Amino acid sequence: MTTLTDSQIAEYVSCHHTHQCGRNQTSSMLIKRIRAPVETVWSFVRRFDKPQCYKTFIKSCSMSGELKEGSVREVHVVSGLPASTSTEILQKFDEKNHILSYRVLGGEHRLQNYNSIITLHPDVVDDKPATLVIESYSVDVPEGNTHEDTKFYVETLIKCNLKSLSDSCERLVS
Ligand code: A9S
Repeated sequence: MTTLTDSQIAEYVSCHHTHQCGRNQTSSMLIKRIRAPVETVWSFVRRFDKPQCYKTFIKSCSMSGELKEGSVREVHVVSGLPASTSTEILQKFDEKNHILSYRVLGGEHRLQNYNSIITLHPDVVDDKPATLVIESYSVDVPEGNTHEDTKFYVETLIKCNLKSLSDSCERLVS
């Protein structure tokens, strides 16, 4: 059992996390290691119908039908963010390789064309099963904002989500 190497990680990134950005779009990527097996982490990430199971900015979510590519959810956001609702479609849902990708269709917020992908990779930390989480996105830069502002806002939200995901998973296995 060995920890993933930088070149293995670079391979996952080039395979899943390269975004074609237009001139008024921006993108970036965050990586986090979680001390819990992939199946534990996937049990949270796969819930496209219930993102509030780890995303603290989501108040509620409704989705009809089953978890499958093409399913659409409507999320309601907690107060205090410059957003209230978002309509999102599940684009890729690979339960075998632990890949989930969704795209924003509309809603009351400023992140138009937000496109997200999260992939989970088996890893080892201190001789125990762990998970490397890679999340990346592309999004339109809103009118009146810079690329840097937009990245800062989105990365802040993603960091909170990944911290909460990690806390939930590590609590379960400890
Ligand atoms: O939850 C995610 O996958 C990551 C982000 C950045 C989500 C952003 C969001 O869903 C809100 C939480 C509603 C905030 C969108 C699309 C716009 C926001 O302003």
